[in-house]
Amino acid sequence: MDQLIQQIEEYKKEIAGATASSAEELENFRTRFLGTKGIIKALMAEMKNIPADQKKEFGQIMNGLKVSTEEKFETLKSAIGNTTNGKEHTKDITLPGDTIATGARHPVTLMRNRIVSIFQRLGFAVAEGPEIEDDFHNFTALNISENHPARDMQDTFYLSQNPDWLLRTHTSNIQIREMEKGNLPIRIICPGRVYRNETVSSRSHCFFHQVEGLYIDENVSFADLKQTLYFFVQEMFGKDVKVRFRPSYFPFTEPSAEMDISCQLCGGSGCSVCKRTGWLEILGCGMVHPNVLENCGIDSTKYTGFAFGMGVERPALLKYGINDIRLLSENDVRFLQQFTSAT
Ligand code: 2U9
Repeated sequence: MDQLIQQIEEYKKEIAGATASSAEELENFRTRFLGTKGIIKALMAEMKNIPADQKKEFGQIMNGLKVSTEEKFETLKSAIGNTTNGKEHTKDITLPGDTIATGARHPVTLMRNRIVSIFQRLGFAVAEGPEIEDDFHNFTALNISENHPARDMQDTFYLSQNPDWLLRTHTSNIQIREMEKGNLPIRIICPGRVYRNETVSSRSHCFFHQVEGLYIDENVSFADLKQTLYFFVQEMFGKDVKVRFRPSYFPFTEPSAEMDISCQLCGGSGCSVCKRTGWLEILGCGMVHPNVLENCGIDSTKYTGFAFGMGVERPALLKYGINDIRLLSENDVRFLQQFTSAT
């Protein structure tokens, strides 16, 4: 018994002086003294060898040892909790975090999405098609004659492998392909990139983006066309916008028109953007030419339709105050970063 008590006193000293500067050292302390194969368990096992009259005293001593060891363990544990791996924090964790660079939608995408979503709300479905197209789907089916200037090498990029292949000059090839499928009525909105062999400048590029629309059914009228486009510009530019239709000519529509809106910058009083006219031209439109319907196997005595087309870059430049169209295709991050919160 005396020997045991002496041993316990030594353990008490060791426990009182114990330190732990890491989770590992803390665990070592716990297993050495409090573990199932630890010192306290082993000392407790000595109880059976203690004479009966001394059992009570030994029990009290052991209980005291156990309680003080557990308390010590808790003290060491909470001291470690205030540090990381025993080392003091070297960083102020209350400081704001580092900024994570996020991507941004491209201004052309933003404008395309705005245009497309307005027509989607009117029940138009999005349709897409190939950028490399054959002569029929880009020109012939659209009633564009063999000698039309648009077919000239000067205006259209032809593929060197095959003179029948070209880079589409408008997204109208999508509508032709949809009409060929023969599922009527058709109500589609067709966004996409188009190519024209033009000199690149601050105002025009050899590739740009269009959104075209097509609605074919029985009894579709010019009044439907006007109301659809009027709804579009009101959603796009606000209820105060004024519109005017001017007669025009396209091989694929008859009659054809161009639609102007009151200048959004000067409100119609005249400025440099609207060239002092008070009006901005935003799209072309018309009733689908009967020849175009027949070229795609649609009975032009039964069905009529309207179509329209608009560029995406010009309204994007106006909305975001960009003065050079080339910025839209150079992918300069300093430019693109400015659209992280744009809508
Ligand atoms: C089919 C039938 C008719 C699409 C149309 C326009 C008028 C038009 C221009 C606007 C600016 C092109 O980007 S732009 O230079 N587009 O003026 N587009 S009607 O007419 C179609 C299309 C497909 C089958």
